[in-house]
Amino acid sequence: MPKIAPNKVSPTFNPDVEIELACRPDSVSILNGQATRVWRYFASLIKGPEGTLTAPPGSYLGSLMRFTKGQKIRIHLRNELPEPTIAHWHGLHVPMLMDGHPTYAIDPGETFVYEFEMLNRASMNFYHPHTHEATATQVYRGLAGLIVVNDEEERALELPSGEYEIPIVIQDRTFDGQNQLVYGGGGMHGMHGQMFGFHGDRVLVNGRPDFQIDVSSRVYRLRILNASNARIYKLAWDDGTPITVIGVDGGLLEKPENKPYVMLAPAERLDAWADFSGRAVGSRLVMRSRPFSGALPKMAERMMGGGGGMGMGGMGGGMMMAGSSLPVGSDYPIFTVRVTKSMSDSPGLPERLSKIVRFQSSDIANPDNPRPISISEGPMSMLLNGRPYGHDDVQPSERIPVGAVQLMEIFHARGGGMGMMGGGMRGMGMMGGGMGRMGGMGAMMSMAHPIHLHGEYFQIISRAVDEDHMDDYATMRDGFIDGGWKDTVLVTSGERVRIVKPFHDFKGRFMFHCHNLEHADMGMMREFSVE
Ligand SMILES: [Cu+2]
Repeated sequence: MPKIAPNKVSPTFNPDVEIELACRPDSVSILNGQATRVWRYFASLIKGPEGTLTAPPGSYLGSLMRFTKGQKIRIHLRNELPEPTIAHWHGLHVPMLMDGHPTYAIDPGETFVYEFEMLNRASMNFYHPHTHEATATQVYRGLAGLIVVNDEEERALELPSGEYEIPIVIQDRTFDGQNQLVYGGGGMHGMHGQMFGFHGDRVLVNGRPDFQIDVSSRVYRLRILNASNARIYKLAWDDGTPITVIGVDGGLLEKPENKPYVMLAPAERLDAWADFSGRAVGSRLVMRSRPFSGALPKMAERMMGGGGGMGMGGMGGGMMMAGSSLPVGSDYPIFTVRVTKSMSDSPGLPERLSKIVRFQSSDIANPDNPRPISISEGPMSMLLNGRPYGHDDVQPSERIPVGAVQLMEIFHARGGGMGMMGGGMRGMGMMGGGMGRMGGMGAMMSMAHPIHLHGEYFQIISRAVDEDHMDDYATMRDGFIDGGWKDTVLVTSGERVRIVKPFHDFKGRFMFHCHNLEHADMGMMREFSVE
């Protein structure tokens, strides 16, 4: 990738908020005993409102950044790591130069200056490295932080704030006997890690193990991000209380929705209204991940011992294959809520949360001809649109006129898509390179992928799943929230998802990729050229 001189301060840009964001190695006490070596973001406020930055206590995570729509923001990213890096503001609608494209990665000792106006509506987003082929490892070492955006519409609702608004960042990690992070490794573990993504053997919340929140008996706003490299969660309260969803990736829904559980794939956000009023002091509630199947290819799922209510059974073979004692799709706790204080008054849930204008076919430039985002799956090769990532390898279907609103269809190119099973696709050159000759391998490797598109949020129009995956799908389908603004959508095995996405304001190269970070680093990433 060509090396470009780091962006510098523009004298004509007058920031409302200015932040210095250094990334460097550090050590943090996570487990009992020895501290854990991590990489961290360190943010400090040069200019801006008090409360712009909040450091999560005892955590390797970067400070939570609070912005308001319309603010002009300047961030100086200083690289004090032993390798190149670049930060991406996941979910923010910014010009290509400010988007953390891998081509802008800076070397150790260099500083990259970001300057942009906050165009997003109220929402929770996050920042993390987007370094070429090193995103997964840099995030795994600890580089991530939240970005909360506020606006007039949301402020008017007076939702729970301050100590009643709790950020929850879910990640999984594996530690060795000396409390150090373990990633990858050789043999089956290494192969598993690349094919299916890294799955750790314990869950951390806000960088802490066995996370517990002490609450009063009133309403809280839980703002949840799945910042795991690859793990998909099926979140549910352990006593069967539905999850009251008020928002997703791109902010508030129109109206609250009650869900028995919520599927949360890497990079997806969940804004939940959690009402603990009426609960006795001393009572507990646990947010768990519940059993489901279909996240991984069938064979891997069986060996891993998870899914389909099998719980922790069959772990013997699974350990070797998975390198995780916490199988994907098994039943395990995420965090515990403990009621420690009684409170008599609590705000009521608003009936209407925000105004969302759904795209009509008259808004869409290509209503009859969706742009394809095809997923192809093979051993050691996960691709989008049949090609690995290559900067300046834009295909005709990846060129988009600026200002257009596009209908897009994300589907499995083989093994997954409806009517595309079997050998019919063989030799058609759909997958590029040698992979096309591998026949039914795609079907065997079919799994769920969280597909993320940079730039503006999109709307999910429809989902369809093929016959062969109905049973797995039934364990997940009630947990999708498709009514709001999204930037990441989980596309499960055999599923075909249609989205509508606008491409306003900025020309340039904007990435779309699997947010299973191991997949992204393997090349499951492409770019739209907005022209
Ligand atoms: Cu993927």
